[in-house]
Parts: sequence; C-alpha cells; structure tokens
Amino acid sequence: MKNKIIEFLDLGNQPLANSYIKKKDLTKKERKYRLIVCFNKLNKLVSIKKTFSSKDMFNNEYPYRSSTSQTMSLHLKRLAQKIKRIKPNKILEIGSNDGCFIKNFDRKKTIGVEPCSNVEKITKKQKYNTYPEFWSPKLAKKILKKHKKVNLIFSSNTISHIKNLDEVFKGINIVLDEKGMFILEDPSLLECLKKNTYDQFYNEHIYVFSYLSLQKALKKHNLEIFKIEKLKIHGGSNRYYIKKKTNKIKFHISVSHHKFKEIKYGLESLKTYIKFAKRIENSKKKLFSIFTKCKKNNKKIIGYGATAKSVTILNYCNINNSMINYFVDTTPDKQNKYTPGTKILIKKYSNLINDNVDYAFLGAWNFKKEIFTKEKKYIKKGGKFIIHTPYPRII
Ligand code: JHZ
Repeated sequence: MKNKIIEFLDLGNQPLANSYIKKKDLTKKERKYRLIVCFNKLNKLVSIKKTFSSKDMFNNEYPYRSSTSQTMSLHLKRLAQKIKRIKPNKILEIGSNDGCFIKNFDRKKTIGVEPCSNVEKITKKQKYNTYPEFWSPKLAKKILKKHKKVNLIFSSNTISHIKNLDEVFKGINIVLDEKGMFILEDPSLLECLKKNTYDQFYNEHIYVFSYLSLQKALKKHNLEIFKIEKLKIHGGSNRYYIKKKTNKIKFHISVSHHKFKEIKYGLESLKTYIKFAKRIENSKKKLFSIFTKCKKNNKKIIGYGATAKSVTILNYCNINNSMINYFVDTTPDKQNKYTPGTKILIKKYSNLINDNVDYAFLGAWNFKKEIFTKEKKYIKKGGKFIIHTPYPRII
C-alpha cells in the first residue's frame, strides 16, 4: 500500500511539554517542533510525526508527579486492591513515577522501573526496589536474573510514551510468567476523538492507542488482549488485560464489544480522522474568541493546572501571557517557572476568591470533578471556568 502513513492534523509549532522555563532562561530560544498527527492505514496506529529521544523527555528534571491528584491516587489504590485479591508473587511497574501505585503494596512484592532519576529517588528513599532505567529487553533480562519471572506487570500512561513498541513487548515476554498478565492503561483514542481532546497529542504521547492498533502491535509478539475496562481517568482511558498466547485464559466479552464500538465509530477509516481535524480547527477559533471576549471585558483569567496537555492547547490556539495572568499548580517542580512556549508564570496554588479571579482556564480538565469539589466556594461566588472539551465554553 502506497502512502500508508497519512498526516491528518497539524497542531503547529510546539515546545516540548513539561519543559517548564526557569525565570533566568526566559529570553533563551526554546526548542520547538511541528506537531503533526498521523494515521497509519496498515496497522491503524495514530502517532505523532516528529519524535524526540526518550532521554530528551524523561531525565533528572522531570516535573510530573502522579500523586498530585487525589483522583489518580484513588484510582491506583482501587486497582491495587483488586490486584491483591489475585495474590501475585511479584508486581513489576513500568513507569512507576513517585510510587503512586507501588506504595499500595508490601515493599518486597514490587519492582519499579522509572527512568527519571529525580522521581525515582522518591521511591528509592522509601526503600522500594526501583530501577532508574528505561524499559528495554536488556533491563527485562537483568530483572529476570535477580527476581525470576513475575506474574503481574502494570503500566499506566507510559507505553504510549515509548517509540519502539517491539522492544517494549520483547521485554514483557522475557520477564512475564507464562500464566501471568500485563495490565496496560493509556488514553483511549475513541474517547479522544469523541471529546475532541486533541491535547492528548504532544511530544511525550507518541501514540494514542485504540484497541485495534494495540492488538496488532501485540500480536507480533504473541501477546493478546483478553479483557478491556473503560476508565474515566485522564478524560477517558482503557485498561487492557494482556496475556501470552500460550495462556488459555478465556477472552472476556468486553474485547469484542470494544472492537465493535471502535469499528462502528470509524477508527479504521481515514475519513474519521479528517473529520476530527476539521472539528479541532473550529475548536481553536472558538476557544480563542472566548478568551478575546473575556479580555475585552477586562476580566481576570488564570490557568488551573499547568498540564502537559495544556501546552498543546495554548500554543496551538495562540493563547499566551497577555490573556492568562498566571497558572496555579500544586506540583512543586512546576511552581515559579513559566509555561513552555507561552511563558505564563506558574504560581503555587492559592485561593481563587482572594485572588479576584473571574475565569479559570481548566488545564487539568481531566480532574474537573476533583477541582470543582475543591472550588465550590469560587463557583458559588460566580467564579467560572473555561474548558475546551468536548467543545470550548464557559462553565
Ligand atoms: P495531569 C502528565 O500529563 C505527563 P499532564 C504524562 N505524559 C502523562 O501521560 C500524564 O501525566 C499521565 C495539577 N493539579 O495528570 C497537577 C492542580 O494544580 O493531567 C498537575 O500539574 N490542582 C506522563 O501534565 C496537573 O494539574 C488540582 O487540584 O497533562 C495535572 O496533570 C489537580 C487535580 C491537579 O497530566
């Protein structure tokens, strides 16, 4: 098939998400790239065109901490409780971040893999067995030698960040017990398209998986998805339960249901992606006009949650520090720095009412429920939020 990889969405020039700028570096030239999203007609993978080396993105200055959201902590705690019931001998987590998941288990039971050494230090200090390395077949062999085969591997919001999926799954095959399972959670392409959350695309998200694309990538390595759970986390994700082909666990009905839904929505067809791109162009215009109207009326707008995702939105929609006064964020490593590209100051979270905020742009829209509960008083006093999904509006 000629031209099997088709570019369908151009999100413009973008800086690297998560590369928050220190005050002293504000005048330095930022590294930028063209964020183009592609659809591979053959293997159905949706991916970004320009990728960066893992070391460029995940190093000893990585700011993101999974534990900063109560929703995420609770989500992983609940999964841990479920896993405890099946009594695995060992749990290996790929991308263990600050231990948000592994801390739910006995230290002797877990192995964490986290290449961002500043984050890995957190779990190491707490005496968790963690490797400050990138996941690879070489590391899988090292782990196998030391710990033998494991019967549970978990990875949340990590596999879509690794370009070479073949190496990922080779590693899984090395260390996963024949009767074990690999649980993988990542944003759902179907939900991304339905909710117009184009901000799921940025340099770290090399792929946004569908069941259709993931199962094809796994098949090459004799791995199979035998159950799927739809999750609300991060604006709509899927939890895929994966086994070795030789393992005779029965396939759950959720797999065929999910497959049907994806095909029905058109995830196999280029037309669906072209329509999505048109919706995103309109979304950009609408969001920009909301900001300009608010500014014309001299309203104070701040950003709430300086997410990696919001880097895509702000840079694509040309919303900068003339429109947003500052961001608030609970992550210490982001505070007193500036947002990539748009150079908006990120402040430590403070009360929106005392700060006389009129509108808060919801960068962390995926934690809307948690944030709206926290900001009850602000909302009661007439404080509003600006959100871009499923379409730009004031709420
Ligand atoms: P959150 C990161 O993306 C990067 P981001 C990565 N690529 C990925 O896939 C996902 O995580 C999982 C703040 N916040 O989770 C904390 C508040 O300030 O949506 C965080 O900075 N107050 C690995 O950055 C940000 O918002 C709050 O009340 O898009 C949330 O970031 C809450 C709830 C959050 O991921």
